[in-house]
Amino acid sequence: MKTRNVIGIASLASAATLLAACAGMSAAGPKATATLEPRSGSSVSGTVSFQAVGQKVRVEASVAGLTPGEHGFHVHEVGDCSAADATSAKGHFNPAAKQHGHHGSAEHHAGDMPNLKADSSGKATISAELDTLSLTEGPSGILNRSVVIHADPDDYKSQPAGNSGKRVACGVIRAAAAAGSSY
Ligand SMILES: [Cu+2]
Ligand SMILES: [Zn+2]
Repeated sequence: MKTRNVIGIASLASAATLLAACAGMSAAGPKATATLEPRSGSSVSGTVSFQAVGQKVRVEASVAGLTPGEHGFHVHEVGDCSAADATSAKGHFNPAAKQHGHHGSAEHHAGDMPNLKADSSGKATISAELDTLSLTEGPSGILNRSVVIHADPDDYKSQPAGNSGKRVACGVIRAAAAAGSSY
């Protein structure tokens, strides 16, 4: 009886250590950022960050210089914002060959994100967790692709891009060092 108690406590302790290690790993998950540049004659500026949180990716953005109201917000296929109208970023990031749609529905591009909502001063912030993005390079990842903001709201149904109008900002998504990482 005494021996079993000791073993029980020891295995509880090691389970606690494992849980703590897992929590630490997800807090310091891979991170990426994009610095937005104005396009199509806009004066939009801001930053977008992506951080792995467990099996999801948290996207956070802080944007200024928008017209008040909703704006389409997507990950686009190509990490090239060089065109004056950002068409160099090509279409929505869509590795699973889906239709355009709402990020919460089954049928949507991996790069479809919730509309940004700008206040009367043209500022917008967002924090959302998405389950179709991966912070990797290569065909299924978003590193070295781009994030684009549009002049108009995404209606979440028109093909192929939600009828969200001109591209008013674009930024290339680059891997960033994980905050607080000690290894
Ligand atoms: Cu877009
Ligand atoms: Zn789309």
